[in-house]
Amino acid sequence: MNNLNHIAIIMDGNGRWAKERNLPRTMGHKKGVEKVREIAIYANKLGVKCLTLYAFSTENWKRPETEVNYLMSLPKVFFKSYLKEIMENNIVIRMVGDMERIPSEAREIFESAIEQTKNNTGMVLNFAMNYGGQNEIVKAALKFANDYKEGKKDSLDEESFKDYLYTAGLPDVDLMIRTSNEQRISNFLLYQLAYSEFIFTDTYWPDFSCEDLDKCIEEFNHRTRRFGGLNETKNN
Ligand code: V0D
Repeated sequence: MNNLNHIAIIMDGNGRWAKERNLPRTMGHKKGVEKVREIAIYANKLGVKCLTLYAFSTENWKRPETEVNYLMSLPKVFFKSYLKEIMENNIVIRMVGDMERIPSEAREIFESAIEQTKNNTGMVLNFAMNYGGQNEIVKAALKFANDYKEGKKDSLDEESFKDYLYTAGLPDVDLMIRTSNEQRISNFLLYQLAYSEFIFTDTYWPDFSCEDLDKCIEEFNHRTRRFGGLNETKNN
């Protein structure tokens, strides 16, 4: 067991992985899906409470249509291959992001997976789909404004604002990992990453292994131990 409640990962480098092997980008994404399974099952075994994976950003629509279509077929591939195993491992599926723009076929797949796993009690496997952090904050502000106007709420602070985010009810993010040597947040979980540790690794997502996750957790434990158990997050 460990003290990690929530790990978030930007799964970058599928295209680069494929390019280095003279394979089409789609092969990188296909390999990436297998990694999602492997890492999710492992994180659940480690006792991580929530794993949020950046699957599709609001910027990803700018990619070639054929690639977007391929990406939108992946949730189906994922659940066809692994839903049984997800159930056996007691994992709960959730989504964050603006689902309205997601093609209805893919959306029905998620909705079914969310429904089928809703009574599981293990790790939450949370997919960020058509997600953008600034958009999430604006939507939250609008929702609060509406509650305020209707007299349902008369005050707001940093903590209660979290109830308006897509991640309502999930623990704060302890550790954010980005693969493939890009050192940016790219509009991922802006509010939720306020007190997170960040780890950037050279490894491309299709090469990211359970040992790599172990190393990230070890690094996280090393960094947070230096605060003598009283790190920023737990001390405020
Ligand atoms: C490609 C690397 C799993 C990142 C991982 C639609 C890019 C593989 C899913 C998935 C993608 C999403 C929702 C769900 C179940 C599975 C996925 C996309 C891309 C974009 F409910 N992998 N994956 N979705 N890639």
